[in-house]
Amino acid sequence: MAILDDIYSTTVKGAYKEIDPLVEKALSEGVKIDDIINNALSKAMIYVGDKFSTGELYMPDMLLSAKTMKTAMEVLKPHMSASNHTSEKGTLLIGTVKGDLHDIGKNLVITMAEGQGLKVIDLGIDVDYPKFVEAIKENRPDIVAFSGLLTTTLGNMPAHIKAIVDAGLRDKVILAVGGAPVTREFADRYGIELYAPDASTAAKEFIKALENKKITGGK
Ligand code: B1M
Repeated sequence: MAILDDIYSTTVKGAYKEIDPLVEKALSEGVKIDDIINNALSKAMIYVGDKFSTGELYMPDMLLSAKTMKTAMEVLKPHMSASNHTSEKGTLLIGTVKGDLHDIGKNLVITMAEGQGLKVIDLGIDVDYPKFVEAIKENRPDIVAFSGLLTTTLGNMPAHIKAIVDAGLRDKVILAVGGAPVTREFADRYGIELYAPDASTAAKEFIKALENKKITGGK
């Protein structure tokens, strides 16, 4: 589809000032939001990451593409969070793990979760273990989700979980994890209940887990 190709190439180029009208045009043509995200924006980010790996693109290129995707998401957001938020189905606490600054995927998970009626507390990026623990104590979430894009910092997952265990909070929350290098096996290795490969699956899995859950977020 021509408009998806245009959004893809504009995101690859990092031409963030040109992205708004293209996304508006796609919406007015009735293109599905999932298609815009998966078949244009995310696809472009994967391409940019691959070119970065091979040394054909550089850090400033990744930053501009990230800014372009973020700008596009701002246009899409109001169309995604249309569900009513009056009946909160549960609380999700989410953050990008310590040492990791990537937040586009996390923000997409947040938008989708809010669209499903969840209350979301966003701890941001580079979230250290004690910050997760303090936020769990303060907010009593039902689900605690870790987002991680770097294989190096995902190696800190045992320390994240140990901090929660040591604080006596492990049986009070459902743990969830996701991010490009994360797999079901990774989640299983650390006893993390919920894994989702993408944002819309994550939101559906959150709802399913809340429906099945026996724990109470400490409430
Ligand atoms: Co970086 N980066 N980056 N980067 N970056 C990757 C991740 C990389 C794969 C690129 C590459 O080399 N091919 C590579 C990691 C290699 C690895 O560890 N395996 C990499 C690297 C190496 C780095 C630096 C180390 C580069 C350097 O400094 N030399 C550096 C690290 C900085 C740090 O974090 N400490 C770095 C920096 C950056 C920027 C700042 C320039 C920028 C981030 C901007 C930002 O996020 N605000 C950036 C970007 C943009 C990328 C790529 C190109 C795109 C990531 C992205 O936004 N994708 C990325 C390449 C790639 O992923 N192929 C790359 C779009 C987004 C929608 O997808 O985040 O995967 P994603 O989220 C998905 C799913 O994963 C899932 O749902 C989302 C939507 O479907 N999901 C969850 C995510 N979180 C979830 C949580 C859940 C469930 C699902 O909870 C249950």
